Amino acid sequence: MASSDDPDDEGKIKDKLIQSKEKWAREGRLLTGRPDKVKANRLPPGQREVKNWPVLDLGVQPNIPKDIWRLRIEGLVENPVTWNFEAFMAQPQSDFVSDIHCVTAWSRFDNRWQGVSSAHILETVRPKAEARHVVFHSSDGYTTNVSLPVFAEANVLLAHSWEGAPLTREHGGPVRVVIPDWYFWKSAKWVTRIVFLAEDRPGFWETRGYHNEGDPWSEERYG
Ligand SMILES: Nc1nc2c(c(=O)[nH]1)N[C@H]1C(S)=C(S)[C@@H](COP(=O)(O)O)O[C@H]1N2
Ligand SMILES: [Mo]
Repeated sequence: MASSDDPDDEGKIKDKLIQSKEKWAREGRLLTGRPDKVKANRLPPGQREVKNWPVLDLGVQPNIPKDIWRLRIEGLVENPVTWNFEAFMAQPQSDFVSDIHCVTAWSRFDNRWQGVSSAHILETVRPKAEARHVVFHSSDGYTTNVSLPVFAEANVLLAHSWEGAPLTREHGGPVRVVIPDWYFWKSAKWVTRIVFLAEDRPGFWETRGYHNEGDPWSEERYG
């Protein structure tokens, strides 16, 4: 896994990996065709449980020291904010436990996260009435989009810790998004900017064959 000390690694991404994922999308790989709409099982269709925690990225793992990291939350909001790590940690902190479902078919149960809830972020920045969508931007150039109601779900947070320890660089530290109800590609690592928009803006994988939403129970793998 390549890594870089440049906090802005945009452009140095793994073309082969991207091409193979685009091919999976065209072929509908891993689709069972048996959605589990009532969530009768803990594992969504086509998933298998892992006990380790795989690392997935575009070939770069930005190194962002905590004292350099900034988070800007802006767009269609009444009160845009820019937080450094200290300001982020000064926000109300919450504990969450949730399962991870990756589109490449692994799931990991009972991950204990600590960080700032999306509920607190929404209370703080106050999206305008026109705001309907949210886009996350990361220091590796990655972006991903969700609708405002998905961001507002009670189990969504910006996490700085996992299982009681700071998030490691490979898993998106200092701060990553966690959106447990969607496949994990929606959970942006190394997040530095969150933008509220009126119109939807599909992100990195959403413009490369992945589904625009990503509900694992309905197998919304590819779009
Ligand atoms: N910034 C950034 N966030 C990202 C990605 C990425 O390449 N860059 N990959 C996504 C994908 S496809 C997955 S499955 C998860 C992987 O998170 P993990 O490496 O902590 O398991 O991060 C998501 N968030
Ligand atoms: Mo993924």
